[in-house]
Amino acid sequence: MNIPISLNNKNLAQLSDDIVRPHYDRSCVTTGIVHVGIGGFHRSHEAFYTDLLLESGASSQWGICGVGLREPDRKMAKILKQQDYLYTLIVKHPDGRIETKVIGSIIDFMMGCDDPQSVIDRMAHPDTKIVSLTITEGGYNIDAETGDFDASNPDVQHDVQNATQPRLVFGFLTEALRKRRDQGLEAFTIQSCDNIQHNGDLTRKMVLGFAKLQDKDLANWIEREVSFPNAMVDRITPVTTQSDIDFLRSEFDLDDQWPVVCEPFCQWVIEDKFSAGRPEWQDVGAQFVGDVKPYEEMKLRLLNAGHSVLGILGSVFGYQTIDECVHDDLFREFLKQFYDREAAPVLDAVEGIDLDQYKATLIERFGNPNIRDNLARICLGSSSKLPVFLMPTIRKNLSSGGSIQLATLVIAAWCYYSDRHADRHGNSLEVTDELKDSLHEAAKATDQDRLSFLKVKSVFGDLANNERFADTYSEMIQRVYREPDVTKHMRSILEG
Ligand code: CS2
Repeated sequence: MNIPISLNNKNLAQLSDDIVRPHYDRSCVTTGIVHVGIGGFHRSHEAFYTDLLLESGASSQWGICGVGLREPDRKMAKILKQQDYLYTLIVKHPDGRIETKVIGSIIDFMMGCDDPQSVIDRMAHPDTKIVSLTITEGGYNIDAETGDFDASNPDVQHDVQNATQPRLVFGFLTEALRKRRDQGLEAFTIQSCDNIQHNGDLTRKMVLGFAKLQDKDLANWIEREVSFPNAMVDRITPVTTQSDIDFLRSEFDLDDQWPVVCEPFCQWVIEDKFSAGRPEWQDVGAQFVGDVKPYEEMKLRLLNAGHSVLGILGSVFGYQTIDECVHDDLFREFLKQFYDREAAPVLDAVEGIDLDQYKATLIERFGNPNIRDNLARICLGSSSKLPVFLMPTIRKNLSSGGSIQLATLVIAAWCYYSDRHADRHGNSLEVTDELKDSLHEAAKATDQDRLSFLKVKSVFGDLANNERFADTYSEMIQRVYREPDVTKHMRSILEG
């Protein structure tokens, strides 16, 4: 066996001809975008679009500097640095075809917890035009009761007192914007890439929430000068596995310590409002629109909700991956019926999109047998996902008199999952959730009080007070606890 070639600038020319690689001169690329939260998703999406743009010969001012704010980001920092910030994107088609492409748009990486001042300076640098974020649904520091910025978080209190040594993203953004204002520079755009409804509006509310605690004048300046475009971002990106690393070694003699795997489908719909200019991403497939809200609502309530429906029911049943669920006739039919009976009827029409076709495409995408998207990834952080992906559909149907049975079975199965941390056979499930303990406590009490899981207010709000929901949930919870083989209930709901 050949010794694999380490991925770095020097070795690019030696790579197999079957690997697409950057042809632009990376040494001329400067940082126009600082991105906080470089994981698989950013690397399959924004960095991918930006690489296409640089490849097309567009201005070299749009390179990306990654930022990690937390200790777990250190592994990414180390690997990317070793590889001159290069990585391989492995695009897996449903028919088994695989495209491999080295992406060159990330040109630097900084750890905010090691050296906060350098990150602030990078954001405040005149070349930086955009700070984009993938900080997950849970990273926005929302007070669950009020929906406002959670000022009681100890890290927030720390950041208010220590403006130049922040821990959370809000402190970094605010301090960098202060520097820019004081130096007479224009404000950068703050661009959320997370799966949250009205992600730009929410980011604005949270950044202003923090800035007001620190400096009211600065908060007013931010309110006036910074734009926060809403965006819908879409590309299924499963967790990278050792077999993906081994695949590059065996097929291409390429040693990439952390490649990214994704599906061929890719979509980015962005509101065209940027404080300091933007890349011409529309030249490489992104869509700029006046109002992104109908697109994001459609994606969150169909794609993301569909993932959660399969993820939770599939986990309790004992499946491992999304494609496994979709290839089971009953699960596929349940998903289709969830779309047709509950999710789609309460969605606003999206201009130019045929909803039936969109739903069919989703099922095809989920069924891609080469993606093998793990249910543990889908269920990770469900306490921040379900209020965005699933609860709005339930609430809308409660007001309109529509069906809520399918979605409510998912919530009941989630209670079982949170209670047992195991599938129906007792095999343990990996549960990763900030609210894991409170969900567990609340779910455990189900045998004394059927509605106890709904008392986790930050997830369910006042949903338990709705009589129809409480009755349906109570029925579903009895069914699931009596018979944890969820397929029995799925079938009977579909037949009923
Ligand atoms: C998934 C998303 O995290 C989840 O629950 O639904 O990561 C999904 O794969 C992406 O939003 C696809 O664009």
